[in-house]
Amino acid sequence: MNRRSFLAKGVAASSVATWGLGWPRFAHAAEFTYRIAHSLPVNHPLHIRLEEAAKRIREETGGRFELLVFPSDQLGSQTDVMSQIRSGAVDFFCLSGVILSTLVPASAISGLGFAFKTQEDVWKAMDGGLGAFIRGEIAKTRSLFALEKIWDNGYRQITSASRPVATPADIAGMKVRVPPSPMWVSLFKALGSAPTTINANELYSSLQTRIVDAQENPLAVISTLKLYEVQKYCAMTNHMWDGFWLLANRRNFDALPKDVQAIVQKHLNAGAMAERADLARLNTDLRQQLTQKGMQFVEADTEKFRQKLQDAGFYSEWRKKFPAAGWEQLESVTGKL
Ligand code: X2X
Repeated sequence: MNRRSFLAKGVAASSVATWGLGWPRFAHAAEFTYRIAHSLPVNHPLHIRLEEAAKRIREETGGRFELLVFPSDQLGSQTDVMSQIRSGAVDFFCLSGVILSTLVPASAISGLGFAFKTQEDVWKAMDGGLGAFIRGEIAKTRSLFALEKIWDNGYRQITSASRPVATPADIAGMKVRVPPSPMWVSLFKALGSAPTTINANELYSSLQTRIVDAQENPLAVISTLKLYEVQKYCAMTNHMWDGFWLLANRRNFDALPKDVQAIVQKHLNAGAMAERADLARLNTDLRQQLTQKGMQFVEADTEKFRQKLQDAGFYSEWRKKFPAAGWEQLESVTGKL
């Protein structure tokens, strides 16, 4: 048994014990056993819909294809898994386009600060011309491509421990954890804070030990990662929309028979649509749930935040960095930025 299949079987066996998922009903071993990694815990809709898609794929392929889902950065930090998926050691990976930008610079464009005013605009852009543009850029790596439907992470909000953040003045000098990406660092520097890049697998502990005072994430992540245990305030800034591309290693995917490829894509894309709907439903309850857990919500003055970015030259800097074709696609949905 090679290292890879040993690892896959070892972890899959332990996940059966932990979550009681049970082995597939098919008696024979799958012909193809592929692995997908992501950062979120098992109670986040992204994981739940991936498991559901895996089950449907196994059924529709008559047990030929098995997808093993590895949550919570079990295969390594996002930075580690980014190299694993490039080499083909991991087959699929859900990754924020903004983090992916360390490899594919243009993929950060959908995370530009305050770009999308509504969720409708997000899907119009990401299922339309902007998404197609970004997938084209990802495909240029040749080792990777992104499936058609991007999964939702959500609008990001700022949480903090020491003081609430209602205006840019409140965040001045504050140590804020951001995911590893120039876009995030630039945004939080432009707001006047002191951003530190930390991978998701060290987020909770960095807040707990006060290496940083604050962080920013969608409510569903704040809730499922239990960040309310180590943060007091949540400012509704909606400063960035974030989504997870479902990345595939090109060589491993091409090694599958065409009919299996089609089934895999169909169910993963359907999973993304279902996950988007789950999050839309969740968002209406999360604020109340987090309040019950002790978080204090703060209405942020988003116009002041946006103005601060404008004044700091944030938009003109990023307009110069992104390809004009991408910027045009973005503005065709958002209007002039
Ligand atoms: O690392 C984060 O903050 C997270 C979980 O939102 C992402 O994957 C971008």
